[in-house]
Amino acid sequence: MRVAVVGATGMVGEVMLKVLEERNFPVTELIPAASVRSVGKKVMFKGKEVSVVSLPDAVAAKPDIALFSAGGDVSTAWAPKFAEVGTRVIDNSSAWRMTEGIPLVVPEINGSIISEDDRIIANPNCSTIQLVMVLNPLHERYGITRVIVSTYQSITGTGVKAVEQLQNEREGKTGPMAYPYPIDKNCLPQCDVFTDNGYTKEEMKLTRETVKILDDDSVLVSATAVRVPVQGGHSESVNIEFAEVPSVPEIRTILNATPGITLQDNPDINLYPMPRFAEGKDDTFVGRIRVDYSNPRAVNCWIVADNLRKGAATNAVQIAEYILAQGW
Ligand code: 11C
Repeated sequence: MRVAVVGATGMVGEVMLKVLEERNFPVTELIPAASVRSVGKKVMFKGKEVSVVSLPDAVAAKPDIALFSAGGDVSTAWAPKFAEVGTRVIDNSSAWRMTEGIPLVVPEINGSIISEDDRIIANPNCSTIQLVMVLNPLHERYGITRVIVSTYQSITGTGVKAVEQLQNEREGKTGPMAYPYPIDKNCLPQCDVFTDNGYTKEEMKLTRETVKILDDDSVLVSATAVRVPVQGGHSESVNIEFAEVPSVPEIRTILNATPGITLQDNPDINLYPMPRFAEGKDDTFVGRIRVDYSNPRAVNCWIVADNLRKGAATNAVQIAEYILAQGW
């Protein structure tokens, strides 16, 4: 397949190239695209340098698939132009996720909602993907009524400016600030901007995208998203309430058998997921599964994933693999 990566020089774009390579996606031609100031830069793909082209040139090349990770404005303006020439766009921004008729896909859960005619397919927000990976199999078994999630999100979710801010703070240097406060030795109860209801955009993404992916608006979700001085991945403390009393051993069995999930849950040997060890991996890790003593119909758990991989690049490439497997 001829594959364009829009935003190829960005943080997620670079991981997309790596994941395409690692998973041996059959790329016959790579078309890395980016903004005008990156045109002519080189990216490495399968041991070779490939020149970055402009967005109009990438559209003119009519790729089979375009993986987008260049921000919402670029996706809003350019995804339809690629779609018009027949390219299937897999968009990692929030631009199209909640648009009626645009599939919002985690392939292990709802790949089958993609139809041959779909030209724009949305990749969910990173913190949503790892959450629904765990929720979906449990929703199928017990019926989830309510989810309360608190996140501990990696600075890489904000982008390179945040990574530099943390680095500068740790080295005692000053520089541009990605956040309104220092992030080192700190926790910011704010991911993205606040909305009119007092929640941040990130918190509302967790709520709305989860309901769309589970395809069940009876599931109530309440989120608090927190930025922490961590790099390897996002962590989530999750309270899940079911319609019936669940069995924790059965939950472990279900999650252990779910593709894409690694169960790390043994308090006897201090085994639980941590972002430091999830970094660079494609799975979603879950542990600390226990009954909620305040509510017998609920459990608590701890979910971790590399936000640049399963939370972004890997999920996007898995969508491309799903499309490829359909033979369209
Ligand atoms: C964060 N989840 O960690 C965000 C980054 O809608 O794709 C990804 C934002 C998005 O801040």
